[in-house]
Amino acid sequence: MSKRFTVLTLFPELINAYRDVGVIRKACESNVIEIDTINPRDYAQSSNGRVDDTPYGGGPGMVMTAGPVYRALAGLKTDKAQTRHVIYLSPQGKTFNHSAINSLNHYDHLIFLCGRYEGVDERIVLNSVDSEWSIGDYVVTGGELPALVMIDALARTLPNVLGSELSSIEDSFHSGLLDYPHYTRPAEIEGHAVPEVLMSGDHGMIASWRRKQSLGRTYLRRPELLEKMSLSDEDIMLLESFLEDN
Ligand code: 4GX
Repeated sequence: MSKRFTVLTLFPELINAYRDVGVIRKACESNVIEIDTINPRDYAQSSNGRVDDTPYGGGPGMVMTAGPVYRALAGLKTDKAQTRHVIYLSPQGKTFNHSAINSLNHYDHLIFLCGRYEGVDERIVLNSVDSEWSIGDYVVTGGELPALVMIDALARTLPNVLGSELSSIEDSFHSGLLDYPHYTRPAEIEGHAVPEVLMSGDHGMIASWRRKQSLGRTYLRRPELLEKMSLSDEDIMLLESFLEDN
């Protein structure tokens, strides 16, 4: 059974445009994942299709009306055998990260509720939303980009989404460390050479150089990640050697 992502949004074309390129498109075509959208505008009752209104209590901005969102969620055809989970995107949510990916991957069907304006009427959040997530401490215009960020990060960890040559197991955060630097041809450009060891063909030396770079970069750029890890004697040696070189 394929993993399903449904996005409830006033701008489905944003979601569809991203769905239709690269590895995400391939994963949809091969039915490994399914990405569909539902537009609360289609559930508006007024003849002009209104989905927002002024906030009770006054103040600036508009609020997405509960009715259309509620009816859109109620009208969603879901598979009884699939476990579903409704996500609300907002700066008030818990910050999305690698460990959230593992817990959200337990659900078969994720439904992303994307707010525009000042957000959705709180009664929807209280009664129809299972968890609230933020992609970081900054404000974007709507929940669509945050939903796409989460869907992309979740999908690429699923079996058969990335090509075999692009294993997500090797990625940063799986090891708890930042990635090592990458080089490709030409061997020299504008007088800048590729590190000698990568041209040596010595796979043991290459692996230990890469580990050393990962450890060193993590120490310099994200020391809080290293503090959570227990380093082997070999790792400590590599890190000390990195700090001598840099
Ligand atoms: N991570 N935004 C949602 C509208 C809104 C306002 C209040 C709910 C409550 C964001 C983020 C984010 C801006 C998306 C406000 N929705 N979402 N939008 N950062 O900034 O997820």
